[in-house]
Amino acid sequence: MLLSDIATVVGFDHCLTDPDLRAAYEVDWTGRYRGLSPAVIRPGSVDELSAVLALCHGAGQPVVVQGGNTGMVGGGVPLRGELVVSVGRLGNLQVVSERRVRAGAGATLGRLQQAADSVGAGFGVDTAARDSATIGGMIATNAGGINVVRFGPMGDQLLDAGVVLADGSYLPSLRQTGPDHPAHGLIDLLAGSEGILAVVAHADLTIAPDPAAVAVAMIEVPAARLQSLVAGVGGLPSIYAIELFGGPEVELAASGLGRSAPLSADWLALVECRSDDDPAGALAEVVGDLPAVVATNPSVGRELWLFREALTEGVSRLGIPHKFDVRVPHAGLNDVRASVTAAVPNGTVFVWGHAFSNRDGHPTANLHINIIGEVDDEAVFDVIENLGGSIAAEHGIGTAKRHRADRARDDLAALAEMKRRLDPKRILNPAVLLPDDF
Ligand code: 2HG
Ligand code: ZN
Repeated sequence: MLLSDIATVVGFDHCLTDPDLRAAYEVDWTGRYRGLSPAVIRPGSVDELSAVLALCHGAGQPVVVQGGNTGMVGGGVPLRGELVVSVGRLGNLQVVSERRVRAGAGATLGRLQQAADSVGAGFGVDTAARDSATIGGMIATNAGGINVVRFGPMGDQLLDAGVVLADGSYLPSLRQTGPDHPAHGLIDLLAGSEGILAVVAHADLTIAPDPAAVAVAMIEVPAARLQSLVAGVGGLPSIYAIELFGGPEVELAASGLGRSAPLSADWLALVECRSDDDPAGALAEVVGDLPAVVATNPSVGRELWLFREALTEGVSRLGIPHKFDVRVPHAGLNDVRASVTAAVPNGTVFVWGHAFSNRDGHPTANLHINIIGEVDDEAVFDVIENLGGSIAAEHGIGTAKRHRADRARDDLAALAEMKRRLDPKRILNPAVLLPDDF
């Protein structure tokens, strides 16, 4: 009955019950998280999304919201038999001005970048998954990506958002401003809420003119100089990206690309600077005597980036990785590889990530530790906490880390209270982020 009502709303072609059609929505792209769903629902408009959620709310039917299915923490697949609501068809894109783009939740990052590019602008969040990752999911996880040092994460780009609540009500603008509607903070709850409070339907995001000149450097960094190098490049006004990886990672990328690695060392930093005047001189000064390959020609710069962007796929070729997306203070960077390796004697460890400064100014890094082989996940989390880090950085808590979030019950209490009020039947992503008894 519920499904036929839903099919009447979205059309039978967009209520997928055939197991073959559902299959790609039931497993995450890494193959680690797999569930089953009675159907995949693909609303084609905000009105349809509202109507679908109203029906699910009425029936007490849990849903999992899915965008490009590029998530890495099991937050977008129906692990408990939920209905999948795919926002993939909500892909509208409109350039409002040279500073503002409006995107449907299902628009891919790549399409948003093209839209920004059409007015000579760029968008502040970028990741190798750009052709699949969707704006709604990136907001829900507060994705950081490779330019986080410059622009901050997804939440910092949000100018406005329209959401649909669990009962189907549509709030077209969370950022109402003006004499009768002073700006309020509802929108700040959205980034990182992982779809448990509301479903993002569309968002207005900030874009900015692209600087004319670019310099990209891949730099060999001995462990003892890592912190000072990162602080040095991080202080450049032109800094756009500080990516960290090391010998095992660059070799992995090189073998996938069929090329030889340009450099290899304890650590490699891939640094990008952009400004209207040439940023290469200032960058070279900070790099000093460290061995480096520097590109000022954008196409050579892109060649260097290939070695960084090949890592996720490279690891997946070796097997289904255990993925840890963690935040580590710079002071812990030198120890992280050795400490994690010691904690997983039967695993092969790969480490890469993005360096930046926390809002409070503390230098930190979002690190992606990928391990192939036998892994005691809790031992890895313990290592990270012992280094003063935290167990989640930019991919979300999802289902994978919920049990660890339980340790932060006091921090989660306000979020849980919001959830109870906005989604009293707990139908939105019920197995995500919050522990079950919250
Ligand atoms: C990256 O920065 C992405 O490469 C994916 O966040 C990380 O595959 C991963 O673990
Ligand atoms: Zn990342």
